[in-house]
Amino acid sequence: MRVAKVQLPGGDIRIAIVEEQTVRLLDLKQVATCKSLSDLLHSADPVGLAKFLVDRNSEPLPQANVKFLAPIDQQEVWAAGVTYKRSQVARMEESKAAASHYDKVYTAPRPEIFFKATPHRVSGPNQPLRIRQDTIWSVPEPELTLVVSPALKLVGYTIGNDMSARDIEGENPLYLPQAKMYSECCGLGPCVLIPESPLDRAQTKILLDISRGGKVVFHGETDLGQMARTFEDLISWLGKDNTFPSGTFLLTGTGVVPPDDFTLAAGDSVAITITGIGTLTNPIVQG
Ligand code: DO4
Ligand code: MG
Repeated sequence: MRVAKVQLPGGDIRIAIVEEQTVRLLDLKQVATCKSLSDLLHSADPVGLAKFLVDRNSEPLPQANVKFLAPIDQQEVWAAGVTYKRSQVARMEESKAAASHYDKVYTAPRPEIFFKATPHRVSGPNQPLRIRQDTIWSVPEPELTLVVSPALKLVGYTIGNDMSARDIEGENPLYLPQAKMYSECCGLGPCVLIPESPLDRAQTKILLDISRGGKVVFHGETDLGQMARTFEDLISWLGKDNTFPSGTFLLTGTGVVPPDDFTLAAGDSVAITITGIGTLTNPIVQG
């Protein structure tokens, strides 16, 4: 089942089940303990609760009639890195001085995990994502994103865009927080897939399309079978001596990196598609 946070034409924000072409609004007032999308996702049985909460007084709405918002409430956003061979190779090329760090972290038991964003730095579908003013080499990073409950349970999946300034992180690994964390640095959405059976990793594709002036200037793809780590492993490292009272999102790293002569530009449109979840599209701004 897919669920989302949507805004209706009149401005009301509602939680909905996402169907093929329509959304079915939920009436959260029916259960006192369920006041938000995260309350639903963190409940004992999110699918059962969502079915129970369907608003019987409203007809399914065409998806085109609602605005999809980022599926986040109060959660922190964290990210794992160098979880695909493609990312390890790209990082070793961009960061000659620190190449061995990327080589080692790809195979070390402890993964790279960094703090990525607070909710106000997150953009939902069709909201802008930003290129920093002090970079000349920036890329989007299309990443399967885990939705993790306060009890560290994997409750769903969404799409994440880990916007990154490759020149800043390549100059010195100590600059990573600046390369990664700034206003409008992270895209999330358009919905959360609540798995009813385990994901088939090899069959789950991640596609990245970057358009400029209406033309696709970069297309790349990978699949989750290429990822060198398990979700459980990443969550267990994230949760060591760490608590998440509101739950957390965990981006799982990129396996698609445009060639080294490619940089994003203001006015570009970035679309990330993941099998079973949907497409997250964002316009790119700078300045
Ligand atoms: O080590 C730098 C960041 C890696 C990353 O964000 C990724 O592999 O997706
Ligand atoms: Mg990344």
